[in-house]
Amino acid sequence: MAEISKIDAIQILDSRGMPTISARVTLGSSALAYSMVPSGASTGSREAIELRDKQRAFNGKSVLKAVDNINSIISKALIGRDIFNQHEIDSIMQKLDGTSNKANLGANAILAISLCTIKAAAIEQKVELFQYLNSLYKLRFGDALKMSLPIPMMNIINGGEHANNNIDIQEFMIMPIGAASFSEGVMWCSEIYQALKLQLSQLGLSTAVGDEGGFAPNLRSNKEALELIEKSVAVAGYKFGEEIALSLDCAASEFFKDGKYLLKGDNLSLTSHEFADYLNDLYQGYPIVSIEDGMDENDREGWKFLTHLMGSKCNLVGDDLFVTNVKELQKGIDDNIANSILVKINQIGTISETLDTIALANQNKFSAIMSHRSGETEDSSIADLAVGLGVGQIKTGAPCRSDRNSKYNRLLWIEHDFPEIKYAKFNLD
Ligand code: 2PG
Ligand code: MG
Repeated sequence: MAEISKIDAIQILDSRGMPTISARVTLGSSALAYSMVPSGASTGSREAIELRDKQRAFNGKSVLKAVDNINSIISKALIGRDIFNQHEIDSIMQKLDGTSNKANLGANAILAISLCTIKAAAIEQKVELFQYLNSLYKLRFGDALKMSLPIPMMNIINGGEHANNNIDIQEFMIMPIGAASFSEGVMWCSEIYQALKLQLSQLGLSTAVGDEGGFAPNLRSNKEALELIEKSVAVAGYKFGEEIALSLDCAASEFFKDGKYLLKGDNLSLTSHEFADYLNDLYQGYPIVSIEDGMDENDREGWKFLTHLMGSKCNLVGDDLFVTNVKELQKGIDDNIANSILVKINQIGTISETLDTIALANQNKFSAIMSHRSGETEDSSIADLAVGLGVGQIKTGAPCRSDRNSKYNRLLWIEHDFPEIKYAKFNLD
């Protein structure tokens, strides 16, 4: 037992310059840990609620109420509690909040504390955060997860809500599936990223970057983005398909209007079936191994068709569809839609519930991808979550901007210090 002796929080800025929360927990031993909370732009409608003040400050985006909830209500309830009982800490906050979507205290307030308490527990136990998470999972679910360094999914062209260009698909990602190690994979991605930059500037296209560090030029179609990436992979000297695979995040809820998928860049308006065929065509032309939110979060018929069409050959990842929520994931499993889940800690709001969702995914052979948000901070905890829970894939932006690279850089240190932890293998099962 190690007691929580103090909890406090302040308002800070995220990578978009928007307010978010940083919290700190101090233990009786005087060990302490900090956390910072990310924030999404293309959010799923069933995500836990991010509390914002809706007052004049920061154009309504300030989080002072959520900060105050930590400094008063949450702090009072948790002082004196055992830092090693994460489940109790998270349950107390859930009960205090009293809603199913954390609307009272705010998922941002609750996550800030869930995250810094787990970090403090690792520090108190003198282990790395990923080791602590690995043993916590074993304790809760009885299964020993094999730790691994995740394959990075680097988003090198940004569209949709993350950029002010005309590309509809939100993320075009490269995955160094053929690299021998995590650091080699990072190097390959960085070289391809730089080759892409050169190509864009030679074509007279913008090399300004979007929210996740990827380039955000105006292009004629989604296909043109894939062509540019194909060329960059070749220029950098890597084998497309064998060494470098592709993944997409369509974030399709953002362009689903009145029953149609509206692709402005391509000038197309497609039904669910037609859009599934469109994605299948892209798959046939390029080495795409993973498609996230290929359908709108409420278009379950579309999801069924897409899963029927592509589920046996491609990872179909639910992000807005599942919102890291165990109940939503269970519904998807029951309905036979998707085969993979994106995991974002702030979609659900506590580390304990994040673990529940990953356990359900594991039990049902759904792969899981640890993910950042488009609004990030220098908090690198998701790198530890990816390693400790052995998910095998991490999505945390381009190899550019410190809010993205803080995660890759943390993974590089883990690789250096723990050579027994191996780079994950990509497999579609
Ligand atoms: C997504 C994410 C992260 P946002 O859709 O997967 O890339 O974006 O944080 O804006 O929801
Ligand atoms: Mg997404």
